[in-house]
Amino acid sequence: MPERPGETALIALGANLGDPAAALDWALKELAALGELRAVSTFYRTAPVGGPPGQPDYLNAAAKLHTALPPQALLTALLDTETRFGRVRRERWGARVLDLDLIAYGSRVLDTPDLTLPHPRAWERSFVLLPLSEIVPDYAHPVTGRTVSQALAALRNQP
Ligand code: A4P
Ligand code: MG
Repeated sequence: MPERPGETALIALGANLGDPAAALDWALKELAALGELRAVSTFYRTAPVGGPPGQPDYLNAAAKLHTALPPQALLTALLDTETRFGRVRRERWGARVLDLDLIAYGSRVLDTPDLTLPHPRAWERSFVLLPLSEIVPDYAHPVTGRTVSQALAALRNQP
């Protein structure tokens, strides 16, 4: 059967306020309405990176979505999903009930005021790379060529 039209999007999920596991479960159901959810990682408890001191640990996960939505429309749908869940934006990297980041969209490279692809910080962050390595270890960054598992190994080898 021919592949359905569309593209593979990689999405990172995170939450560290309220009931993070319920937030991620709810968000995954919403993602399934945006296309075909082809893989979901397990949920990882991670220490907060950046932001104000004293915020709670995060729960992070990653998903692979085959979608017919173009990247801008997909980002809008992700931000709308965060808002419907009750996210209020206060400070950068502050605690949040739900964060949905578009990590990659096929091998698209994009730099617009609203959307950067791949996500500019993803390849430096184990809370993104660890869940991703479970579902797409061989996905290569379209600019550097570095795969998810190579980037994760490099982070682990840092002093
Ligand atoms: N934006 C541009 N490109 C993208 C993209 N590829 N995906 C714009 C998503 N959004 C993108 O995002 C701000 C704006 O980025 C959006 O309006 C969109 O137009 P935001 O979600 O409001 O802000 P943010 O998440 O606080 O900022 P940022 O810079 O995206 O933060 P990060 O890099 O996502 O980091 N520690 C742990 N352990 N686990 C976490 O999940 N998350 C963060 C947030 C910090 N520390 C963490 C975690
Ligand atoms: Mg975000």
